[in-house]
Amino acid sequence: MTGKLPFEALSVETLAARLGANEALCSRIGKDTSRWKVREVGDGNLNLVFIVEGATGTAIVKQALPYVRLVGDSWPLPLKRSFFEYHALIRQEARAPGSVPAIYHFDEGQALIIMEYLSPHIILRRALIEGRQLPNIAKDIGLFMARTLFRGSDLHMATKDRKADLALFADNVELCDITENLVFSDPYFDAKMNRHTSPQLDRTVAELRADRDLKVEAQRLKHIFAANAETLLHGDLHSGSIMVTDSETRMIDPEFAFYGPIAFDVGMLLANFWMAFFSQRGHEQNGMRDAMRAYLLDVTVETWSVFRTEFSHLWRTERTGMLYQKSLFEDQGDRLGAEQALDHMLHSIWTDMLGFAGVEVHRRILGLAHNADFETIADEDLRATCEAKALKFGRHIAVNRRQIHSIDEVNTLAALIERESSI
Ligand code: SR1
Ligand code: MG
Repeated sequence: MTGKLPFEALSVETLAARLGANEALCSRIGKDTSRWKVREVGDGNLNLVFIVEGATGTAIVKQALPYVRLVGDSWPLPLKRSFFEYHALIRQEARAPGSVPAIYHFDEGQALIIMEYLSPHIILRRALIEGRQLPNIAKDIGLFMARTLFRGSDLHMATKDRKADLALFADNVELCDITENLVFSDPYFDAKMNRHTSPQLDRTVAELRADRDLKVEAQRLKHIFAANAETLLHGDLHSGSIMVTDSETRMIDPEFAFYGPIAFDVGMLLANFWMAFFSQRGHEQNGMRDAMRAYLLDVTVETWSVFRTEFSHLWRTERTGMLYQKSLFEDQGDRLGAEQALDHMLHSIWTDMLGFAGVEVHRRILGLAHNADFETIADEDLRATCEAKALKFGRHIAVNRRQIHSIDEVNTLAALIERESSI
């Protein structure tokens, strides 16, 4: 297949005929297409994902569709998101080696990426729903975030390169638009595609939508998201965008990549750990999840700590960009000045991170794109109880983010809300 042919969606039936001559794929899995086994396994909201197994190996073929898969062709979405995903993946690999799948081939015209099949990895969200305690996720994800977010910014890059990248990713307009609406606005009014567990949450939802402080805060966060082009974000770093084994963690799916605030990826990620925490009550059919709840709060503490420590390390050792130049600080014998500036930066990431986490919790319960942590709780009353607690938590951290000073404080609040008996 060449990039010059008109776009055509692959199918299980056509994939071997269409990719049988692709050298990158054949060299990984074998060129005898009669032995290829193809399965479509995409369970995300947007794309096709095929596992292609051949005589000598297995690979993933991911293809964008010209519309939102979750909604259908009534919601067109440009194929160019595949281009941004590819460019984000190669930058993430350079900035945080070993943290993403290996890329074998990219075809812009067909909007497809052929990449490493991760096995026996599973999606982190699924592992957390099953109650599995993965020992390395906090360290791996904390390092990934610090390295990609620091090294993609003007703290590290040559400003000419960063501006070129800023221009490149600025064209990811439609995916930014999804985030701008789905995360920051739709949850806070009666938007067309919203849904929630009803009628159990109706009163809580009405209260949130009438909450002026919350609405103002959500818009302040949207403003930061849109105006603070600080670094190359993953852009959709939730537990469904991470694949794990007990010893390995890989980040996938950065099609929402663009230049935005460092705190956004961190906040979205931690929000998904907190949602996993609040959803555990709904998954206790085979035993209590107290240990899992404690584990999840520990994961938030360790993730934030690893992120801070690595970000600080990079600040001290790789601050080669045009911001906070060493020539103004260390080179003048003023190491304390550099540390003071670092403290300011970490403080602002912390404060904004809490806000982004709060609105991410809300949109996964009130908006279009829900998450399986709550959705797989069959008992609707129980699900609504879990969701209401998470909504309350999200509201608190979004609105009060400037008055919250430590992650222990956040987790004490989460544990208190979790123990409340009613909604
Ligand atoms: C219409 S897309 C909905 C959501 O799916 C993606 O994974 C992103 O999280 C997006 O907000
Ligand atoms: Mg995705």
